[in-house]
Amino acid sequence: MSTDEFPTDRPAVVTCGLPYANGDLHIGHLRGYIGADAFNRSLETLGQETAYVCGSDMHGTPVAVNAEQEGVDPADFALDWHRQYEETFPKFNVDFDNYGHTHDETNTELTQEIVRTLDEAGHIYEKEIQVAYDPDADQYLPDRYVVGTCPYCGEKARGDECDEGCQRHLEPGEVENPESTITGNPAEYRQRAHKFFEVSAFTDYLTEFLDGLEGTSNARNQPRQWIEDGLQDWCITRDMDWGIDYPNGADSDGDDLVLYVWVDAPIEYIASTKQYSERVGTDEYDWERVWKDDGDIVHVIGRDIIQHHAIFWPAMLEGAGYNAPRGIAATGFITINGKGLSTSRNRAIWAKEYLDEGFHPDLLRYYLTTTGGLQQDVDFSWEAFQEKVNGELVGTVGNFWYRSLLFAYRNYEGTPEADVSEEVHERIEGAIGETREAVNDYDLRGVGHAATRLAQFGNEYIQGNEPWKLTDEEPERAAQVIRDCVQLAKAVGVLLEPITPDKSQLLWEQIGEDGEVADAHLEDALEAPPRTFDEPGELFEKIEDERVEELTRKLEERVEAAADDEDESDEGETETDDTDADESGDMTDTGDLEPLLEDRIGFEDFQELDIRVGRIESAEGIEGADDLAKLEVDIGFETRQVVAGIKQLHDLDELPGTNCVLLANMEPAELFGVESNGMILAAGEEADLLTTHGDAEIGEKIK
Ligand code: B3M
Ligand code: ZN
Repeated sequence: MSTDEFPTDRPAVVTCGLPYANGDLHIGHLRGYIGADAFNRSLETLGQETAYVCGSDMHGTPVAVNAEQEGVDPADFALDWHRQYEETFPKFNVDFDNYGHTHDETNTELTQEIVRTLDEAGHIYEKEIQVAYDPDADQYLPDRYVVGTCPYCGEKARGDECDEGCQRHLEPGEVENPESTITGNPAEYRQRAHKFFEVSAFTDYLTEFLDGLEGTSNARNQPRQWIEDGLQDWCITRDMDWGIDYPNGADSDGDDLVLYVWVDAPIEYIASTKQYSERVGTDEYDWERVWKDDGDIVHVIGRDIIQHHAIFWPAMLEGAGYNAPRGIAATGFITINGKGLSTSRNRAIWAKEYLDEGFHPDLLRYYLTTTGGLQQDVDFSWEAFQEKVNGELVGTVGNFWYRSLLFAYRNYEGTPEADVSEEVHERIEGAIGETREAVNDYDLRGVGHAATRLAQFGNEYIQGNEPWKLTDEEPERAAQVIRDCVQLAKAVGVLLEPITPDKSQLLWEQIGEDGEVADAHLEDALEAPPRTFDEPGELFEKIEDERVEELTRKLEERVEAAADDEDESDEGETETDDTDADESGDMTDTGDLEPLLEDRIGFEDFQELDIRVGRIESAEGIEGADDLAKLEVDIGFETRQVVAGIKQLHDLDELPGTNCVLLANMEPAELFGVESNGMILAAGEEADLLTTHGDAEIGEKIK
């Protein structure tokens, strides 16, 4: 197990699950690419040598089926989308060192070479299996050409994945009651020879691999369960034209087979790294060292593709003589207004839409990373987005930056000549330590919080010291306070760069620094800024209520319109194009209820939640915040001030005296300038407050 912390003296690579080149990008995709980008940038701030690579996933039925529906050649179809993605990612400050695609020469050659190596090492064999076939269309039905029932959980499933149920990968022939998505007819099964990769032979290797794997806990726990249930070998060929040819041409039946898309897709992680190395030179970045020797490989993926990355992929890497991943971070679901993201129902926030609305990418980056980090589910609503932007970016960070720099500019034309106080120096050192720890825990929310808490400290510091009252009477003291504030402003800029790279760069320039904040390391947060700078401007802008109302209405209207279209659509049509599962992890369409989590947690994990019976003492609305109320809650030991989004949903006057259930060891947060020290538990959109019904005492632990 690689237990040495980042930064290591080895090169690292960060990858993100490849988007299928088959449709518009939306917030479900962005969550992963932004998260991995922020993680890669965070590693850089630690001084880690690293590259961030990715590429478009061009092959497989997800592309072929959609191209066919549009009547175009899959190669042209996929390339069009690939080009769009290439243009879109930089607009969100997603800064890939290389963005390739799986159909290019590098990946095609590397894939064939790896499969040949696996074959020569005896890890691939041929076997006759039953494959779904459509006699009317006169063709085999791989993967998305067939739908049926999942044999494990009974949900409706695609040929190769239980996308609406248990998320398992399904082998050819496994789906029950198969139906052709081409004609809607029941499919036949036909005997056919295919190639298999002997994953089961890697059982011991994978068990050990998982024990040492870093990243999010779901990427270890689910695969352990699958191993316990017994690993099956994996069919790695398909009866299709579109894809990378099986290396040695024909199989024993004399037919050509292409490789299953999940063979060549992860190999693009290596191919893309190789392209990067070839571009910058191996002296600067050596892909072979990373992949074959001792590099640190980190994969960020959606949690519906854990099996591919934590079972199939490491087995392939091991079998072909490559290095194993160090970490896998598997991101959770995205919901929109509490309901499952669904592209077919148009319940999504599209990448293009977000940009067309004129919002700065850093706002969404901040929202996604500080809400969901690399693992947690994220609910997006324009209201919650507004609340975060106005409360944390405008109210805390932007406010601190602007007020301290403006004061410094007006009174000292820049950074006053004084030394940073010990208190502030230590506070910044503390924030650097928290950031370092958070990165090593794959905890992006922690990275964001370390920075915003520092800004919050800055606000309290300037407010508490009131330098505006000191400039005349105690000029030295005033200079000292402002010197501290400029240092804090710079430190917040450096710490927040992985999440808000543009805004941090603007701050960097405002304090007169040269070059790029992206090149700064955490320790630079303690380096003195230049002596003079120009008049600063405000870097964040409040989002007005009217804007949010308009955006929410637009979203509701189009979801309704999509539902109407669905009602009107011809019932006889076969459902082939629910693209919801093409979307990098976060896209399962769960209808109105949030999906059940597949990952189980241990009792110990549960015990980490300190949930208590409380009594609401007082409740009042927070001025300026439409939904928020401030509550005082007695939890036996003490009274907690808690902010809850219940202002519109409850008669606040009625609440005092009622028992509630409070998560007491929730990290404190600040919402609209009001500290929230705990979380009241409630269910559903109406925030139905949880309570007790017997004689539980106030302060009693819930277990
Ligand atoms: N193209 C998209 C997905 O299933 C798929 C990822 C490939 S990663 C190697 O999320
Ligand atoms: Zn299932």
